[in-house]
Amino acid sequence: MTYVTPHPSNTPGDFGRDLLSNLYYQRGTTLESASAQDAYHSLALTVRDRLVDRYIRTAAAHYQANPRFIYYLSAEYMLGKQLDQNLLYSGTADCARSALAGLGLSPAELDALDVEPGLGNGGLGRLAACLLDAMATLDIPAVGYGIRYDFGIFKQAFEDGAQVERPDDWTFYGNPWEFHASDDQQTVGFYGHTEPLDGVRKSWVPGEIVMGEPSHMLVPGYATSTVNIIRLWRARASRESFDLSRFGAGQYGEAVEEIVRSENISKVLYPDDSTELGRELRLKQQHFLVTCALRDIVRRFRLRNSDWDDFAGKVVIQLNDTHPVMAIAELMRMLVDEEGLEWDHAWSITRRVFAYTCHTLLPEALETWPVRLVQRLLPRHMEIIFLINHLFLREVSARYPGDDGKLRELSIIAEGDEQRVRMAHLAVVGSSAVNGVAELHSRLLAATTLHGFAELWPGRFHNVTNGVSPRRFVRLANPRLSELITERLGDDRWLSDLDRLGGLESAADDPEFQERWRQVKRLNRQDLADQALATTGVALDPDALCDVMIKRFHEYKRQLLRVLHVVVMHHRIRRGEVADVVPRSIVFGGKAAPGYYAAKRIMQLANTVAGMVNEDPAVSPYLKMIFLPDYNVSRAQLIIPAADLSEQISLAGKEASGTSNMKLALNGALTIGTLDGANVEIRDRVGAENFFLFGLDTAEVAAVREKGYRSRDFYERDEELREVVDTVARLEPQIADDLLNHDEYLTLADFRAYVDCQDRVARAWRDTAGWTRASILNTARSGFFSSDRTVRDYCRDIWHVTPVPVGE
Ligand code: BZD
Repeated sequence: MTYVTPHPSNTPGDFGRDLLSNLYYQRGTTLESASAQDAYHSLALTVRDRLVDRYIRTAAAHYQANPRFIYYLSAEYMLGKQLDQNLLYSGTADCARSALAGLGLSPAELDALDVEPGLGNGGLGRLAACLLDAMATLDIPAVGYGIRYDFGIFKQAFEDGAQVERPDDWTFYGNPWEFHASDDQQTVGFYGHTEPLDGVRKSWVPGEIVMGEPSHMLVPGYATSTVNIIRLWRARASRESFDLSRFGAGQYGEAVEEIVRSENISKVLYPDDSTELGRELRLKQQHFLVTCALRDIVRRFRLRNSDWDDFAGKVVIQLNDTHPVMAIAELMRMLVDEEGLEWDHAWSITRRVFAYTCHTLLPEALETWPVRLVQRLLPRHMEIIFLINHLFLREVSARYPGDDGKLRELSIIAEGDEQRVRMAHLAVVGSSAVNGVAELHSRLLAATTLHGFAELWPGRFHNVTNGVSPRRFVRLANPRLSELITERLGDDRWLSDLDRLGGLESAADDPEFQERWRQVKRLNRQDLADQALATTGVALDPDALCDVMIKRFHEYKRQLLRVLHVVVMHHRIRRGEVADVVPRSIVFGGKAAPGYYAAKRIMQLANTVAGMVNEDPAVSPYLKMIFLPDYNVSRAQLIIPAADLSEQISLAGKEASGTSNMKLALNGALTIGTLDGANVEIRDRVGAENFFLFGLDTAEVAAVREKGYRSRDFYERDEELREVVDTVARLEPQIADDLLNHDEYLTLADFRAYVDCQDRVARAWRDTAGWTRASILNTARSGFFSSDRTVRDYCRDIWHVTPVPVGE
């Protein structure tokens, strides 16, 4: 019998009653004796309950329609806090607030207990979350698959200016947002050997079996009924793994050895891969994810379908970078070895099902695996990859007869001291579509990194420019600005139709609107200042220009260039050259990979310079600098609304897209940036006059390198640069040495242009009305950067899916 859901109603009275009921029945307590965790969990469950009804109706509508589904495979998701999101998406924020007040509970205190699942490193993981949000909002049937890491991205702290990493035990108090589905467990094999069957078919006899246990979280759409899910897998040992006899003999460690080994697979997000063992664990994670996901996809397919010829019509699998690309070999293995399909038949299905998104241009970031390792861990997959490669190279030979260079260039297997599997090549060969994440990036991918493939299959290459969720990064992050925008536009339809922000253009010169716009920014800067004081002890001036650089620490992103300019300002102020200086708050946020020592040195320098600036009474009235530790989605929601200036200063040709550039522009920050990644498209849209452009473009970078770049020449020619590098040499000698002798990212070549551009920024800031106008226009013209537009582009060019509306 179907349970007829009582629609939980949205009055404060009902909400409060349901919260007390959850407290009573789920936590086994009452308001009088509830702990803070009890209250938080009950609140979360009460909000979640309000989405379950929509989720059940979504599942029913999908079952009925039997539509084509998007399965998004990603090793990373940065979902952000769930409580603020789900209050908004369930339309219960106001009634929850009244209900909590009535019960004497503090919303802020409960929100502080909501832990963000940090299951990703940076832009790639956050993009995955923004795309899931947009798919649900656009009624696209979709499931996100990922790994439920026990420990997410490390928590960052600073000790004497150096990054220290602490574990992120995000489920320590339990996670009220997830549903466990232990009945849907899958088995995943590793190691072992293969045995011949008929023809190309083989049987794989794994040497180790691990269980994958799924749980899912709800992914609600905004202003629609659809609620999709994200399904995360946790590794578990099989039931027989506990060695009772050893335990009985007092060998407690040995008794649980197998359990520990199995469960380590989903223990931590990207374990250190600097050792052979670490690398093996990472490949295990990847295979674990794709096996669980594929088996679940097939299970779902079979609910309404039986013919493999319908599979590619019902299933699209989007591969988020190369991390899940082993899925191509695994699907071939399932179809050929287990289902008995002919190789060519299986290959035609596989190729149609997969699509691949590339997120980098850096050759060193393209993943490869030693053949030896794959052979040992996944013997059958290695055989399948060799066969895919053999057939592919035959095609290449037919197209370029006698051209061995072409074969070497395109082969999935890289030859050399040790053979390696190039996962990006496997991805391109095994997919029907390949896309870059910004126009420039897609163009460069086809012209350089994947050039040979683009020549072979031009129709396979696409661009889909990234986007960000306006719900998360405007409405939730910046309620004040959201209210002002809604008031001006007359309604809040802009939240699901972001081009409507264009309606703000007419307000850009309205003095009264400008004043309110500035008021919002100032209050947001005050909020940031309050938090900064509490966490760093540094008092920011809420009237100073808030100058923000928030992103992972990487040399190509050039946080170092930002620090050099701070040192310039410091020197100038100390010399009394203050006529052209405007007061600024420099804000940094971002983590460095634990083993990335060059990035960590730059971080150390940034902290040292911050101390130098903040403690110098001659300088600090003009300049303050903070490095907010532990940058994550929640911190982004605090910093972005306060920002006036967005630093997007990577060396041209290195940043695939960037997404903080979009979030900041949407919130009215002006960009200082190079012609890199999506900066190009931001500038095209907001207007060159509302964007501070500097630096070499990709052609000029190539020309400089061609001529033979000597950074020392720039040092010798520019007195101010010399002074800055000499200061750096005193603080962090290694950095100065690198700058002068191997300045890989052309920091010194772009220094003068950057500093001069910052002087233009200061002059522009003095023109309050002009700056405010540009700020409003940045917001008004950034509608394109909604992840809703990104998903529409994927639907049109790659997925060929249409929405399935879910009834009221
Ligand atoms: O992906 C980033 C790019 O650097 C950005 O330019 C781009 O905007 C975003 C989204 O497309 N790439 C990553 O975030 N990459 C990783 O985090 C990563 C993680 C593990 C291994 C390799 C890369």
